[in-house]
Amino acid sequence: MATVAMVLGLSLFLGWASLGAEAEPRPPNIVLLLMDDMGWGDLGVFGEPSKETPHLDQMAAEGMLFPNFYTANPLCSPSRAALLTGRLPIRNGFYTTNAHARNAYTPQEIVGGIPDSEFLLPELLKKAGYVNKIVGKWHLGHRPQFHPLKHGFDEWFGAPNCHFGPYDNKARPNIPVYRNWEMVGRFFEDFPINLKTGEANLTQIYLQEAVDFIKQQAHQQPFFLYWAVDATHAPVYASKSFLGTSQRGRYGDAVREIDDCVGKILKLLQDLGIQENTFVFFTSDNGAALISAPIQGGSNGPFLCGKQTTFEGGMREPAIAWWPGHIPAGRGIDFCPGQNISGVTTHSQEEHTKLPLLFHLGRDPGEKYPISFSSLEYQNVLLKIFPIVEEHKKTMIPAEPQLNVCNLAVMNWAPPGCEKLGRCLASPESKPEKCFWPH
Ligand SMILES: [Ca+2]
Repeated sequence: MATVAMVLGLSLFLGWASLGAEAEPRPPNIVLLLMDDMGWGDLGVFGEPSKETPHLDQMAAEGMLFPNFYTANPLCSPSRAALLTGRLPIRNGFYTTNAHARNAYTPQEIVGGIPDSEFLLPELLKKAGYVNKIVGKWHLGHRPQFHPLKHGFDEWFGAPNCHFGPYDNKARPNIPVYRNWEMVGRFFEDFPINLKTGEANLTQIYLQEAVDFIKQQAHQQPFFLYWAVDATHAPVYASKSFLGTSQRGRYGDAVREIDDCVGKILKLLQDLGIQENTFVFFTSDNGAALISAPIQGGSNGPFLCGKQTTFEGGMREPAIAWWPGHIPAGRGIDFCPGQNISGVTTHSQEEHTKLPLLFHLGRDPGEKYPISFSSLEYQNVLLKIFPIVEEHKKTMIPAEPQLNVCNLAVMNWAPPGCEKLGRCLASPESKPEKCFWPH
């Protein structure tokens, strides 16, 4: 009986295996778009009020948005080491015991880097027949033994460290930019970054690298593109055509340029007809660097703190998966569970800032059915509302704000009735202060 079962099992396995070999589909291409210091709150789809990420918002609408996606560490190097190894920094070596709970990364004086004993995602993909390219920041060690082409990548255009500088090339060298095995120049010298104006063409160069690689590989063997751009990491930069275009300043310029590039990459996949065979994932290595704000730092939305902290602001990242035909559109988020209202509580939160939403509370007290913008009813009501709003603003006399001043002496030291109970407490000296509102 056991023998029969074994033979049956073996023949089933062989049959399945041969069938599998004949019908085996081409593995999907993988495009990993990794941002640098971009915060959860920087995307329009997560509520950034300027709504300047139309392509990312569209990507989320067409794919799956992950509102609760976390990095393994709130700093560049350990986060990237974890992403590429699938292991926590304490397991892959990207941590320090110099002092308790130190944030450690790989500046150019670091001796260490990614150990040979680690298996990186591109190494595993290479075994599966993929061609792998990294564009942008590596940050897993800059010494020869840590070179990305020694750890599974076939091509590289980018830099081993952050684009800090300029240095004098005496006390400290400027950071090199590599093409594959060799450097092709240095930041500030050959790849200029204007610290005063924020102008740099690097994101456009990184886009071109991605476009060329995708075109080259589109109909070859499957590919893995790791697009690790760094325009949102201080010193924040954008190319000339994006500088000054954001309501959010220079940081927003950088986000707008990246958003535009993401749109171009997704469109290219569609134009090449490989969108249904390419899995695209967008995320960031750590939360926005509030220490660089407001000019060079992003937004972590409602979350506490940011980069270099393990609060939500440091660890929770924007994340979107996109794979037409495989990932159903508009999945993964429900801001108002059980209260889906067409055109209002939408996945993409569209139309929220263009015109006021109006509800007829007589017919619709639950505010489930916004009146159509194009209806005569809506337009007539708006004509009545606007003059009333204007009149209100003109005649309004603001009251003294009640939430500006704080004083420890006004706390519940001696509530009414405390004397009878003998429970009155002495209040501290009155010391009115401006309230501190950290959130
Ligand atoms: Ca970072």
